[in-house]
Amino acid sequence: MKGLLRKMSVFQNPIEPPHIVKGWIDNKQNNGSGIEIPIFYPGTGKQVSVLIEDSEEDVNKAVLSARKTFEKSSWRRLSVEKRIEILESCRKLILDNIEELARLECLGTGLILREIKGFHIHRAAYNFRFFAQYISQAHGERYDNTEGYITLVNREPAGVVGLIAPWNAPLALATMKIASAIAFGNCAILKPSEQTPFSLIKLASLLQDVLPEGVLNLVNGRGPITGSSLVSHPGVDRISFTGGTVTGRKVMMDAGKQLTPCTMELGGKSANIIFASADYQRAIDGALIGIFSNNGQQCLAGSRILIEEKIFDQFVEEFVERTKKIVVGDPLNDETEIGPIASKQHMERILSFVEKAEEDGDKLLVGGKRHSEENNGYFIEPTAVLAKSNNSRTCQEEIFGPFASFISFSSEEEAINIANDTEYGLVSYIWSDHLPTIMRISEEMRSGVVWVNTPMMRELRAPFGGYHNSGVGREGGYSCEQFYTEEKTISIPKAPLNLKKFGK
Ligand code: TXE
Repeated sequence: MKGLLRKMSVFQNPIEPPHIVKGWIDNKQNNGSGIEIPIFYPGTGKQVSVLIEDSEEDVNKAVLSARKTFEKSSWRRLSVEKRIEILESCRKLILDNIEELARLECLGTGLILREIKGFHIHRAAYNFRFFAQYISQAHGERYDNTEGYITLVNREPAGVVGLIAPWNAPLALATMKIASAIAFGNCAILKPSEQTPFSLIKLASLLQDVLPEGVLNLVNGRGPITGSSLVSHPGVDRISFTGGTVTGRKVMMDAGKQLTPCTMELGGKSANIIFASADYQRAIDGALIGIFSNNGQQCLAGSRILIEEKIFDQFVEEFVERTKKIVVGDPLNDETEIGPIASKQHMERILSFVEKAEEDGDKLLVGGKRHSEENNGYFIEPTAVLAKSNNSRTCQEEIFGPFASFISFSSEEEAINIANDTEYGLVSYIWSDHLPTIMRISEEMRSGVVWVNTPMMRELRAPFGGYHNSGVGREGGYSCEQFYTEEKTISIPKAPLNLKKFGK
């Protein structure tokens, strides 16, 4: 395979790893009281640091700190101008520290440094600017439709919010949660994934300079220990979660005991539907981007590639030829297109789908193996299979890696049926230059997002989230405002009322 790893026995760490990682409570580092958890750099498979887990007791401390700030300080009543200033300072701190944040993100995730610097960090910074701009226009409601009354609807901060972040793109995804939570006046407790805490811990430490004590606390540790303590805490008013569907279910059950509202951004098995009426070359580029970006680890990946019969053979052949030339390797190298998978366990899970594919009668077209040579990094070959049918496990289960499945269709009806035949419903991609096809398919898709003739296009003003097992609730300007605030209805008579007099 021409594009795959060259000799690569010695990869450097992207940055000198921190010796030990700890959380932040009350603008101070917290000496967590839980166990030590080793952290590995996916590029070498070597342990680079140790994380101190925060126990239930530490989580309680973080919640009490946030609660105190929320209730006793001026934070929740800060003027919009002041809040905008703070959000803009958060943005600036990120941009002033691009190099270090990007290298820490790379150290945790194995994402390609060039892409972290070119996209993820700017997105993280923009999340703060976006919500600064959003709140400058936010407004309440007023009704005087009922004669004699005026009714006002205020939005007030929800309170203390728990933010649970995943490991696939920690900075870009967690900052959406942090920026929106604080923009609407909440105090937040962030729990990064225990596999990828570096960049978010650095971010939290930077933000301590501009955020009052207790506004952003950070706790570390495993999901069932630290995460679950946060979700189950009666002092938490909202939970925003991004992660797998199985975990999402547990989180909702824990939160349900306190009736804590949740948003869930979960998995996907998105259909990428390519019609013969598409701009052919763009559709190939789009299909490759859709499945291989972010080392293939993204909830919005176009992992089921549905192609109209007339162009199927040619399309698959060209896709496979291009896939063979993809450069897999050192995430610090500018030429690299796919870096390592985020963890050994996840790499093994992805590779287990090669066997499942065989058992289900799929045909392996390209890839399918670990690519380690002398390096113990978690590299795998970009992989594609020809699915026997949409019932194959490669078409029904989220693989969350550089692994595509092809299926052909011969009519719009068939494309719709296959695309919607899944437990998920996050994104649908449509490639066609025929407007009636675009309109019809967009309307028929049972997914929260439809992208037409484009790979990922995230419009922050619009809701993002999924149908079915892909999630609950949405993220985006107005969606976040609704989630992170409580609505309060205040009704006032315009003149003194003539009241009925009980007992008189
Ligand atoms: O993530 P988890 P996992 C999908 C992807 C992947 C699968 C499993 O298919 O293969 O999920 O990934 C925290 N209470 N996605 O198991 O467990 C955990 O510590 C509270 C899709 O590695 O979902 C981490 O911070 N928190 C995805 C976060 O949840 C808990 C992103 C996510 O971890 C918890 C990642 C608990 N009981 C994986 N258990 C996307 N939507 O983008 C775990 N956590």
